[in-house]
Amino acid sequence: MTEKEAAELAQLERRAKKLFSGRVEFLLSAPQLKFLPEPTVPEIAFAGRSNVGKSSLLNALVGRKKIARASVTPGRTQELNFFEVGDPTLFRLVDMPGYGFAKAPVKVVEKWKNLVKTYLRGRQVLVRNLVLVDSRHGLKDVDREMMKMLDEAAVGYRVVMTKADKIKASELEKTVAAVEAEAKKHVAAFPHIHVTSSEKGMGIGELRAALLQDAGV
Ligand SMILES: Nc1nc2c(ncn2[C@@H]2O[C@H](COP(=O)(O)OP(=O)(O)OP(=O)(O)O)[C@@H](O)[C@H]2O)c(=O)[nH]1
Ligand SMILES: [Mg+2]
Repeated sequence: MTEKEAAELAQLERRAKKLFSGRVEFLLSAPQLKFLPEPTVPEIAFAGRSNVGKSSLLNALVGRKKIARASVTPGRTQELNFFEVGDPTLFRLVDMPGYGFAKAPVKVVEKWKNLVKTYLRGRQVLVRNLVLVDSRHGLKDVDREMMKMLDEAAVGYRVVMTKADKIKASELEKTVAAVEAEAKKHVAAFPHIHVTSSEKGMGIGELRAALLQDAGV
C-alpha cells in the first residue's frame, strides 16, 4: 500500500466511524415478507449460523451494546430486523435469524429459512451480505449451503470471522487460511476474509470502512 492509499484508507475509516456512531435507529422487525420496509436505500444483511455473533457484530459496528438483541441462547433473532444508519438515512443494516441449530420448533425454523431465502434472492436494494463464521469452527456445511445460495442470488458477500478473541493466534491463522481457500471457489464471495472480535473491537474499524464503500456512501 502506498502512503497515499494508506492516508485515504485512514480517512475512510474515520468517516465510517463518525457515520456509524451517529444516528442508528431500529426501524422495524419483519416476521413476514409483507412487513418489509419500502426499498428506498441500500441494505446490508448479516447472515450466519445461530449464535455466531451477528447481533453482537452489529452492536460493535455501531458502538452500542444493545441496539440489536444478542443472547447466549441460539435462535435469539427471529425476524428480519432493520436498522437505519445516517441522518437522513443513507443505508440499512439487516440482522437476520441464524441458520443451523436453533432452540425453536422445526416448523418455526422452516419459516425463518423461507423468509431469509426469499429476502436474499429477491431484494433489489440488497447490495451486500456478510456471512459470519465462528473463528473456532471454520466453515460448516450449512455455511457452504448459504454461500452457494448467495452465489446463485448473485449478491456479493464478505466472509467475516467472529469471536477471534476466543482462539489462539496460531489456530486462528490456520482457520482463516482454510476459509480463504474455500471462499475463492465461490463466485460471489470477496477474496478478503475479515477477522473480527466484537468483544475486543478487533477488525471493526476496517469492516465499517468496507461497508461504507459497499453502501456507496
Ligand atoms: N468472546 C466473544 N463472544 C462473543 C463475540 N460475539 C458474540 N459473542 C457471544 O456469542 C453469543 C451469541 O451472540 P449473538 O450476537 O446473540 O449471536 P447471533 O448470531 O445474533 O445469534 P442468533 O440471533 O441466535 O442467530 C453471545 O453470548 C455473545 O456475547 C465475540 O466477538 N467474542
Ligand atoms: Mg441475533
